[in-house]
Amino acid sequence: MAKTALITGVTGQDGSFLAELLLEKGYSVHGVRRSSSLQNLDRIRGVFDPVHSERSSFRLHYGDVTDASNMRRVIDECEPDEVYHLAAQSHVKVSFDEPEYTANVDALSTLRLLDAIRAVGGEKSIRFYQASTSELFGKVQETPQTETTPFYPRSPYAVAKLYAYWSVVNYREAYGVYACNGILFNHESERRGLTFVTRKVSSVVAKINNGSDETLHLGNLDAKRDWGYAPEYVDAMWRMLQRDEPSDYVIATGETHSVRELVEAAFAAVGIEIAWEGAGVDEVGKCKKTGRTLVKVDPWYYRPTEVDLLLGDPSKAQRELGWTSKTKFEELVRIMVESDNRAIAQGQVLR
Ligand code: NAP
Ligand code: F7E
Repeated sequence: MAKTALITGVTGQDGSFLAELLLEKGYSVHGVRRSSSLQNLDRIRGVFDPVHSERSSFRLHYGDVTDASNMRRVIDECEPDEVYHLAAQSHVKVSFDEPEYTANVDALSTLRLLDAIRAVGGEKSIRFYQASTSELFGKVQETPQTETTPFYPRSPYAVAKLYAYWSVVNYREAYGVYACNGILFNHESERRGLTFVTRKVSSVVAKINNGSDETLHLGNLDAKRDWGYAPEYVDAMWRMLQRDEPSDYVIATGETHSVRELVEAAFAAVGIEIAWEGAGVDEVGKCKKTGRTLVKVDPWYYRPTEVDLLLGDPSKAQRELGWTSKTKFEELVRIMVESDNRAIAQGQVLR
């Protein structure tokens, strides 16, 4: 029998890759989409057929994870074997501007969905994946970070995700729900939103390479992240729900790089070498050959509290899930820059 999966956040970066993966595996896939004045289906164009959606193995339901009765109705209607809860206000800096909203979406939605599973009597039949995050480690208490590293969240986003993390553990222990936390470190792709640092850098580099006189304005150049390739990370989500017993897993590459290195790699992908000059807010990145200033620091992008260094140890995932990351940092950056380059050369507006 083909399995049925429900994905919240299906229109996002991870949701779109996960939908493709599950459809390839023969799943019937249901996704939750938010109502909006402009359609936001770009990332799922490849799998969503609006004309024949009734007969397709990929279907969309209007929904919002802040609406408990709506979530319960969707679960009732599609009778999933697996629920992948990916919907979130996922931008860390935005969470400082919208802390209460972020808590409502990112913390309480997990409780709403777990409770909806109980309400339909699905404790023993529905498996649940929670999109937990390396942001939980925040002001890191040890390096590299593992499943047993203590959490120290540093943003309203991370605090909200901490509530969701423990809700998963609690429903697993209290009611026997098969529920897993995937503690995923940063993962990026050509589908990443334009306001996250990797895609911001790849898109501006591609524009400059195509003749734009734009300058890349960034915040903290010294922050370090463990950046992997998103399609590989959704495979880890699926693997977590296929085990005999539920557990929580760190998913990471085991390598860390600074934002500064990201900038250097992205410009290198179009043959430009960067020379750094100055310090702090006065630091600039210049083209070594022409002397043109390509990168400037703008304190607007600083965060009230920063996560300085993330580096994950994915040994448990390797051992128990047979999962390892494959795409290396330079390759990831090259994929993203080349994709944006191609899109611009074809006259597309980057989205
Ligand atoms: P993303 O691209 O920002 O996608 C977020 C998705 O959530 C979008 O489909 C968005 O819908 C949807 N959404 C937001 N608020 C909603 C609401 N109130 N009701 C229903 N849907 C809502 O995020 P992502 O990078 O794919 O990440 C997926 C999940 O993993 C998120 O929970 C994120 O916090 C977590 N995570 C991400 C990373 C990473 O590096 N990417 C690492 C660790 C954890 P619209 O399209 O309508 O906006
Ligand atoms: O920032 C620094 C910034 O916004 C990365 C989300 O998917 O991953 C993501 O959160 C770093 C930070 O991602 C700019 O200060 C410098 O140190 O790309 P980001 P994030 O905050 O790590 C985690 C795992 C998630 O769970 C989240 O959902 O880059 N940085 N200059 C900048 N960041 C941005 N966005 N823009 C800048 O101009």
